[in-house]
This record gives sequence, C-alpha cells and structure tokens, in this order.
Amino acid sequence: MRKEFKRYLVTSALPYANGPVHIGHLAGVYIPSDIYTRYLRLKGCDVISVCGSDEHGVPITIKARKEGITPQQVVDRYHELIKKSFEGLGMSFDIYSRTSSATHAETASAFFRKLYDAGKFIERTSEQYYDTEAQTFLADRYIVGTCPKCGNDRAYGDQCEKCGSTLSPDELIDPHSAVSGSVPVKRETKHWYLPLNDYEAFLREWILDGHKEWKSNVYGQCKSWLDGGLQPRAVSRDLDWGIPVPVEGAEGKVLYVWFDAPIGYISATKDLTPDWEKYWKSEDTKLVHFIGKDNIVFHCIVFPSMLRAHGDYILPENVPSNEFLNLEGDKISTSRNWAVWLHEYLEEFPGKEDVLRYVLCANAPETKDNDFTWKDFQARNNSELVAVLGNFVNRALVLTAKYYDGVVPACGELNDYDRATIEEMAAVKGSLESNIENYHFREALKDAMNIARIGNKYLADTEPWKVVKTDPERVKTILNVALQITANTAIAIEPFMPFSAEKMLRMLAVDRFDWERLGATDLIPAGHRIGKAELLFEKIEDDVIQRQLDKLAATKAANLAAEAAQNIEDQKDNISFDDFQKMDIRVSTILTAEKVAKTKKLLKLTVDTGIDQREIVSGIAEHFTPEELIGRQVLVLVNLEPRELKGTLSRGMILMAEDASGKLRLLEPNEKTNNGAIVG
Ligand code: B3M
Ligand code: ZN
Repeated sequence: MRKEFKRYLVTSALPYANGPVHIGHLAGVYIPSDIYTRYLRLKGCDVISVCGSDEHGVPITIKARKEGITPQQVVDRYHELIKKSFEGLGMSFDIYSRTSSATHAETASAFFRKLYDAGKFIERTSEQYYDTEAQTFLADRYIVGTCPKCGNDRAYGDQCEKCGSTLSPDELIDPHSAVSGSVPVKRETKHWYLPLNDYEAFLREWILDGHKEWKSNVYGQCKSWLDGGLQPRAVSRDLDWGIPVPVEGAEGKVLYVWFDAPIGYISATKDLTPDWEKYWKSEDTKLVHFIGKDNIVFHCIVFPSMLRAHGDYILPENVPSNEFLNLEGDKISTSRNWAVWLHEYLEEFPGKEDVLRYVLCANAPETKDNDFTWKDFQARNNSELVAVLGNFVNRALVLTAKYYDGVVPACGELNDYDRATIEEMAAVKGSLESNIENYHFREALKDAMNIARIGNKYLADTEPWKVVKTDPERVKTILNVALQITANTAIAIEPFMPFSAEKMLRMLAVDRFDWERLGATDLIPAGHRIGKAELLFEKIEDDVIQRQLDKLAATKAANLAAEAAQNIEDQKDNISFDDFQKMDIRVSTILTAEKVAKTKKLLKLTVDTGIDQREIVSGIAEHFTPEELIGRQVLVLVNLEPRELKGTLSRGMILMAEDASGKLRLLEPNEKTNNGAIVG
C-alpha cells in the first residue's frame, strides 16, 4: 500500500562552493527539484525545499591554495555567485544556506557527538600518506596518481574522474602530493570510522526490498554497493578546514566533508523554521533527495546509515538522480572550463531564463547520459516555445483585443469539435500529475506543452480570423475556449517555466489559479478585460548561437594549448659549444621517396645535401606519404654515423619536431635556400 504523507521535505544536493554552477548541475538536480517543489506548492501541499553551499572539503582548500587566498574567501565568493544565479533562474528554495554557518557547525558536531557517545564509531590508527615538504596529511584530492582501473594519470585519492571509479589513496599507482608534487611517505594517524558493514542488513531490507520503485540507476548502484560488501568508512580527516572533530585529542582533525554536508540539509531546515523537527522527525513527512548520480552512494548508503545510527530522524522516501549531461559531445568539466555557466547564461540571455529551464528539462538525462547542443537549444526555442506555446497564446490574446477590445466574449453553444478539444485538454492533468509525482519530468513537460499544442491546433483548425467575416457569433465561442486553454496552459507550465506563467497571468490580468482548477473551462469569466499582449518568446537567430559555439571553440583551443604545454619535456643537460659545433646540419632537398617493403614505418629517401646525393632511411612513413615529401627542403644532420637499415646504408638524419600530440613536422627554411647551406 502506498503511504500517505502529510508534508514534504525536498532537498537538493549542496553545490560545492568552489566554482559556479553549470547546466550539468541544473539538468541533473536543480531543475527537477524545482519543478517538483513548485508543483507541490501549487497543489497546496505543505512542502519546504532546502539547499545551500557545501563549503568544506578538499576541493575548496585546493582552490584556495591555487589562487593564494583563504578557503573562507573562496566559499564567500562562490556562495554569493551560486545563490544569486540560482535566484536568477527562478530556483524557489525556501532557504539557500551554507555549511560554514554556526547552526551547521553546531548541528553537525552534535550529530557526531551523539554517535560517538553511543559507541557507533570505531577508532582506528592507520598509515596514511603524508607530505613531508608541505607538512600535511594528504586526504582525498590532495593525493593524485594513476588510476588502477583505467590508467588515467590524474586520478584522485578518492575518485577517478575519467572512469568514475571510487578509489582509496592506497590504490593509486605512483602517488604524489597535489600540494607540493613530492612523493609522500606513510605516517600513522587516528580516525573515526562508521562501520557501514553493520548497516548492511538494514540497508538491504530498506532499499532492495522496500524501495524497488526507485529509479533503476539508483537502485542498481545501491545493489552493486551492497553486493560488493560494505566497509567501515572514515568520517574524519587530517585537515585544517572543516568542522573540528568534537572530542578530546582530535586536534588538527575535522569531520569528513561527506559526513557534515548531508547534515547540512538538517541545519538549513533549522535556519528556515523553528518548526524544523516536524519535517525531520515525523514519519508523516516525505523526504526526497534530488542528487547527481555521483552522489548516490552518499545519499543512499552512507547518510541513511548515519541517520539510522542517530535514530531521531526519518529516512528519505526517494532519491531521484539523473545521469550526466554532456556539452556538444564532450563531458562537462569545470577544470577544463567545458561548460555553460549559469551566471554567464543569465547575463548573455537576459529574459530567457525559461528557455534554459525548458531545454534542460526537455532534454534531461533522466535515463541515460544526454547531450546539450546549442543547435538543439535554438531549435527547441524556435520551433517549440516560439512556434507552439508563444504563437498560441499570442493569437488568443491578440484576436481578443482586436475583435472585442480585450473583453472576454461569452461562450455560446459548443460543437463536437470544441467538446473534443476540451476533453483532450482536461485529460492532460492526470498524466501530468503522475509524471511529476514519479519524477518523469521530461514526459511531464511534454504534457504541459501538450495543452498549448491542443490550443494551437484548435485555433488553426477553427480559423476565427476567417470565420469572423461570416459568423461573428461563432468566433466568440472559439475565442472564449481559446482563452480558457490559455489559462490552463499558464497553470500547467508554471512548475517548469514560472517566468512565462507569470507573464501569461499578467497578460490575462488574472490571479494565479489553484492547481486543482487545471482542466476547467470557466477560468476566465465572460466580460473580464484582459491586459496587453506581449511576446512570450522570441526567435533566437543563428549569429547568437554562433557566438556561443565560437566561445566553446576558443575554450577547446586553449585547452589543447595548455595540454601541450603540460607535455613539454624537461630541458636536457647543457653541452659545450664545441659539442654543438660537431654537428653538421645542412639544408637539403628530398628528391625521391618510397616505402621500404615489408615495413610499416620506414621510408627510403634520396636527398640532395649540396655535398652529394645520398640515401637516408627514415621512420616517418606513418606521418608522411612519399608524394608529400618529394621536392621539399629539409634540414639534415649529415655527419651522423652511417647505419645499415633494411639493406640500405642510411647516411644522415632528417630533423623534425614532434608536437604534443605526437605528430611530426618537417623543418623547412622559411625561403628556398641553396642545398648545402650550413645550419648553426
Ligand atoms: N557537494 C558534491 C557535489 O556537488 C556535494 C554534494 C553534497 S550533498 C550533501 O557533487
Ligand atoms: Zn580510472
């Protein structure tokens, strides 16, 4: 039997305050969570939505170190930026808090202390990596090395971002410090661990038996964690940024960020309302965590175990999590600046908040990773928002203004087609509600848009602009129906596109309707005077899209250059001038070139060195075809010891440069030069 709940507590993953928010975060977590909350509010449910900045953890201290500022300065900067840009996009959190707040420090300490006093932790001394140069233990991202699973040489001590594996520092091959670059030593240190293995039976029953309705990606991840066997997890770290471990003898130790961050949901609720216990301690509350897929284990395994150990709090009823959104075919990456940043979007597309909300929901990675492309953004705006929703609303309003001076005409007798249209519209409500309640937001958005589609089709089919000449009475009915559908559209799209919904209500000159009125045909009474029609959406032209594509292309080029710079080899040992003088390098022309039979790499060249014509065998067949070499001038080291290669005496070496990607380039004099000219 489905449980009935009296109230809802919606949480959205707390973004790390070490960078701005991008479209991947929005599509994965925040847009779905806002749609869900707005819908519940419209229905008149008792619902609160909490979020805030996650201000602890190594990513923040690393950023501070890189920029030469304090962690506090980092989080202050990004907390403000994130908060403001969320507001700009219409995120309707009841509170956007932060984990550096006093309430949070208190709440998280008390939480730890309760578990500590109840003997729920194990204390363990183990050897951990220590950077002797920087004199610090290397927690999580402070240690980098090669991933044992995929070979990525920039994997972190807690995770490989390339293959997504969760790692422990000991698994890294070739570990070194992200702080100083030095090779760390092992040192003993004491930490507190939550024995997750003790919660396995509880988790199995609660999730695997009790929550089969969770999204398959979430359920599947939980199952594989549980089947893999759970281990005790450290809940403290040797760091100087975070909430101090509230026990004696724990100097220099703070709570692990993933211990304190989810408690942030509780602290935020406390900051929001003195009634917070009603939300956190009553089985009548439906707790829903909206998160990204990389946070599943923490919200489904670790935090519930913490809550269970604590005992006073309810568990989440659902943990909807999306897959990842890519950008133009590539993984979104903060460090490579491969993203569409929310604060930049808001600046560059003022008044188009709903367009982004719409596109990210319509294209949300609900069941698989998905791709955001600027062309798709443009197409959805132009052919869906402008051509369907905007066009319908505009026609209904403009015709009412034109024929009736903005006064809503009375509805006459409905014909079969009117009735069928109204029926079709009214039927949307059930599907829309069930889709939102089951976290199928893409489908829900299609339902909402369907109302506008029905309206658009109704006007196209009934053609009031033609009928007005022959049967003006009929047109009154048509426009009355069209205006009722317009009002219905305003209700249905509000969770998804709140700015446009508000604008529509303003144009209709009516107050917001209750959700329950969705499907009704008496929303706007005859005789009511509507307001002025404005355009809801405007076409986005190619040049606007091109600017965004150019911006991404510039990012890509900058990344390539930076990568190349990283791969530059160290300078070799010094040599004397005499050593240099010993090399005899001459400008030469390649006369012939052919592949050496039965080899993949070798080309046999004849070159004119000015001194003579000679043969050189060169391992460049994979880089150049014989045709593109013949006639080219190159530099040849002519006094290299001759060597027999595949039956040819090779006398000299063609000089080339190898770029960062491993491609070879010929070195040509910048103008035709006589063969034999000395290089030096
Ligand atoms: N800050 C991780 C993230 O942004 C983390 C979420 C915390 S939710 C309690 O992916
Ligand atoms: Zn990996």
